[in-house]
Amino acid sequence: MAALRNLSMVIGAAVAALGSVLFIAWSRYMPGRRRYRRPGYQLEYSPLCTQPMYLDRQILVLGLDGAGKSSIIHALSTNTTRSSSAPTHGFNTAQILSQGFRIELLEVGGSQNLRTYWNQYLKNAHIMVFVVDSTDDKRLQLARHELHRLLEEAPELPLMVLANKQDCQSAIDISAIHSELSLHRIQGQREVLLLATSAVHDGVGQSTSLQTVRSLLEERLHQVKGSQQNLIHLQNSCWQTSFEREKSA
Ligand SMILES: Nc1nc2c(ncn2[C@@H]2O[C@H](COP(=O)(O)OP(=O)(O)O)[C@@H](O)[C@H]2O)c(=O)[nH]1
Ligand SMILES: [Mg+2]
Repeated sequence: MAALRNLSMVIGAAVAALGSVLFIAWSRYMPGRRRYRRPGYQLEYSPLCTQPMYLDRQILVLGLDGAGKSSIIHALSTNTTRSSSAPTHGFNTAQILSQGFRIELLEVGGSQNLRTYWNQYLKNAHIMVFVVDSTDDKRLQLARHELHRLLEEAPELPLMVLANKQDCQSAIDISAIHSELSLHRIQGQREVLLLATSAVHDGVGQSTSLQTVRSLLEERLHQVKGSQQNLIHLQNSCWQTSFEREKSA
């Protein structure tokens, strides 16, 4: 009887040991289990609150064809300049991630046929960047006309005007650009910032570095509250025309 009891204990222990071995082998070698242990899969099981969350903001980049919109977008999104770019047939976009914000830079081409579509993009924009070719004096009037047409459509949209190509000898200076574009007409009605830039020789001469342009845009976008679009009230006086500030300094 005692021998029978010993035998059953031995068999029980053997079954338990075998079970443990099988369990260890299963948990180690079964493909499903292994996958959970690989670091790359750990994100799948993280609590939702640790997932990156982004608020979407959009910068609408407009201006006549050849003004330098694509070059500016390239410089702002990559922190590098390039000396040439192909004309944009339609649209061009780039993304910047900045302190919880996913900022989309959207360029709509500036040729005559595409300009008729510009105003359709105003309602989703949080800021409009209007790029002007400072060497193209013959088309400054046209640029002014197009700019003011847009401003009438979006009376509250903050505006940044970039007087681009300031690296060129023939570039018109920023005060002349201010009057050619009749920016005094919108003074006090909305936030507006006029900056001299060069998209190919960054920060040359009197021009503002594109890093500063980017910081100013980020700073302004961080002030946009909620998901409401275009309902940004113009409370912030730091977004006066830099030209005006220079004059009063
Ligand atoms: N010298 C100079 N050339 C520029 C500048 N920005 C753009 N360009 C050139 O102007 C041309 C048109 O630029 P692009 O960015 O395609 O203009 P877009 O049509 O407004 O997108 C390209 O040959 C650019 O290399 C600038 O700041 N200075
Ligand atoms: Mg372009």
